[in-house]
Amino acid sequence: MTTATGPSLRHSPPLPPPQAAARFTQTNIADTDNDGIAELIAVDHTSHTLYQWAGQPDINTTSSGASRGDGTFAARTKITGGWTYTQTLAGDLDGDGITDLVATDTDHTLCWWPGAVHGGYGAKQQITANWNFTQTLVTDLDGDHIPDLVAVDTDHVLWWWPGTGTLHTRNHQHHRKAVLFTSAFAPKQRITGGWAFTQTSASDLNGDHITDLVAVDGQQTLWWWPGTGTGLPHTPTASFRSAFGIKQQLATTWHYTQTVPGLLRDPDPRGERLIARDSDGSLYQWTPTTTRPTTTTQTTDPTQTTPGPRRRTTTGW
Ligand SMILES: [Ca+2]
Ligand SMILES: [Ca+2]
Ligand SMILES: [Ca+2]
Repeated sequence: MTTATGPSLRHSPPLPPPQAAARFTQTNIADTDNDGIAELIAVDHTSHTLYQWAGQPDINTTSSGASRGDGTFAARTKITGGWTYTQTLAGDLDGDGITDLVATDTDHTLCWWPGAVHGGYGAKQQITANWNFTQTLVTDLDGDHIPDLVAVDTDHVLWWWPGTGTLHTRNHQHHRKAVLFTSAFAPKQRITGGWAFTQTSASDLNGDHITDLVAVDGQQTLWWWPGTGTGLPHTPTASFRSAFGIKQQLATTWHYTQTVPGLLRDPDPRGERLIARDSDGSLYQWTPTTTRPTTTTQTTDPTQTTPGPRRRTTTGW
């Protein structure tokens, strides 16, 4: 027996099984080139590069119908390097029909890159400083066709900033100068407290054209709050209980991360698909089940206790 004076490799505990750290983070689904087929957008966090994977067209699309995706993606293309931002969102913030980029910088400034008509993105604009919120979303929560902001604060309050519809106009009138947050968005309104959920997203999961909420709780349960269509009133305290039905369980043991919804097959009357990353670096997508109850019944229906069949989109994520 030898006497070791330093750390002994022989007596080291066995290494834990290799954990595949996410290479790509901040995954988004959005149609960035307006061809009706959604792209994947994500950040390679090892190189701080923002990439896009173009959605592939469905070869079975009828000649008379609009093009639509088949849920697969082409090889990645680089959008830009030096992407040290968090909470990257690919969404149409100004409502001009062109997908923009929104992200938070290291100084907690919420930034906006308006999508250009012929592709690419305009210069970065500051939306607001002191963005001390997480799980930021760009979505039309009240159904007035004007994009809104939604985010969670450190006290687990879910907040909503209704868009005023002036962002696009202002962008052009002022030649892309600084955006005034207070004109583009109404003062924040409290949707609900106790929002101890992660991976919050807003989508239309059941194809009724009403925005729903999806999030994961601390017990790895995936929940769905169907939008009722009554809308959120523009009052100091928005009524969460009227705007969203009782939360319904979509899945248990939801050990996935980067859960994001997207309309990968457009038009798909079944609603938006979910994409999420497994701990082994596989990216999966779930096709909604065809029969979901109406959002107004607020009853639990066995047909929708799963997010639908799982299909692997890619590995090495
Ligand atoms: Ca596209
Ligand atoms: Ca836009
Ligand atoms: Ca709105």
